[in-house]
Amino acid sequence: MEQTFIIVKPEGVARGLVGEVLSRFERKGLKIKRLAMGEVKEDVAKVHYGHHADKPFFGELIQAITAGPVVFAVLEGPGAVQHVRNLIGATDPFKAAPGTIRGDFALENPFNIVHASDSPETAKEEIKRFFGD
Ligand code: FUP
Repeated sequence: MEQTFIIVKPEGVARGLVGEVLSRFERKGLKIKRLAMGEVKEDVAKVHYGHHADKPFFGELIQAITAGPVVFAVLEGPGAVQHVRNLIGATDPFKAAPGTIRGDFALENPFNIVHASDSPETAKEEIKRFFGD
């Protein structure tokens, strides 16, 4: 069965949105297979967001994801990757549709509340990166 990986980012945890975010995935029908609180260390953040290393916003992106506690989860279900991407909405909160997590709870990047894998291959890498197997 397909799996995907999500992070409730520090601003999501700080604002008390963990239950809200996870409940949207559960209501959709996805199963929570793994769940942990933790933090994203700076060296791991730089690997995780390595595709943005040359961007002007890289510094604030790394600062934001390492700012405090996060929640990691593995979600499972048919088409889990695409379903979760649909539920979280567009990367840019100005473009994320109302009804999506980012559309409902975020104002501007890099504070877009949640990360989710963008392909099944990325999901496998990210599960390994953050859950260690
Ligand atoms: P996503 O997969 O939707 O998280 O999108 P990206 O991997 O492209 O972006 C990762 C993070 O970089 C976003 F969650 C927020 C941040 N970002 C910015 O801060 N500014 C941008 O212009 C693009 C992305």
